[in-house]
Order: sequence, then C-alpha cells, then structure tokens
Amino acid sequence: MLNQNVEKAINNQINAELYSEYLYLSMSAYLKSINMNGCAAWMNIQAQEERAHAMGMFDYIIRRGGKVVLEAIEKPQTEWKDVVDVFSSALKHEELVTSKINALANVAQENSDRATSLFLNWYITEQVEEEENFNDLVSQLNMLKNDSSALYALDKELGARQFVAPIIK
Ligand code: OFO
Repeated sequence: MLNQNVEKAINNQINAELYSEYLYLSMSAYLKSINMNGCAAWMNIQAQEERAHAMGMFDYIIRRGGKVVLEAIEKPQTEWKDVVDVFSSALKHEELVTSKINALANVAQENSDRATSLFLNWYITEQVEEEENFNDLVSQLNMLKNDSSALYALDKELGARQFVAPIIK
C-alpha cells in the first residue's frame, strides 16, 4: 500500500509532467507560428515524452494500490521572443522539474518507501538527459542564430526526431 504522503507527492508530479506536456505543446504552436517547423515537430515529440512520464507515474500509483487524483493544469505561456528564447525557457523549465523530482525522491526516502525510491531513479537519470539535450540545443542555437542557412539546416535536422516511447518500470 502506498504511503499517503508519497501518493500525494506523486500525484503532484503527475500534474507537473502534464503541465510540461502542455508547455511544450504551447512552445510547438509558437515555433510553428514563426515557421520553425522542424523545431516545432521536435517540441511536439518532447510533449509526447512528458505525457509518457506522467503516465509512468499514473500506472505506478495504480500498481501500488493507490489513487490517482488529477488536478487542473495551469495555462502555459503562449509567446516567446524567438527560437532561442523558447529553448532557453525549456531548459529553465527542465531545471525546475529536476528540483521537483529531487523533492519527490526526498519524500519517498523520508517515508522509507524503497520501492518508490527505486522507481524514481529512472526519472532522476532522465532529468540529466533532458537538461543535457536542452543545454546542447541552447548552445547550438546561440551559435547559429544569426546564420539563416545554418539555422535552416538545424531546423531540418530537429524535424527528423521520432517519438520512442520510454519504458518506465
Ligand atoms: Fe518529464 O522530463 Fe521534462 O519535464
């Protein structure tokens, strides 16, 4: 049986992951509006990943005999300055998510919930990758932002990203 404090903390994180999905969809719509179609497609896949992260926790609560409680999802930002601003904001958002995952892992530890601690290891590792990806993209975009043909090539490259459903156990 899942400890109530742990259950509540995981439910909060489901909301944060669904908000991430919503935020990245909003970024994808903005990127489309400025004709960065490859970046928009890339961000759409990022949104799908966030949905998968939420569902991993959703399924975990149920497997542990807990109750999933879905709360309202906050309205995301809809406008940015440019493509660099979008990816910089996404990096900042991932850093915030990392701190939320760490706080959640602390709740599991404080409640001696070893199973949840083990389960959360996947998310802790995932956050390292997410921050690294966004960091790389922000650096690349900052280097290329004034070179339209290089920016076009990067946009095309990012547009080739495919969604691969993560296996979260
Ligand atoms: Fe769910 O990893 Fe990004 O936010």
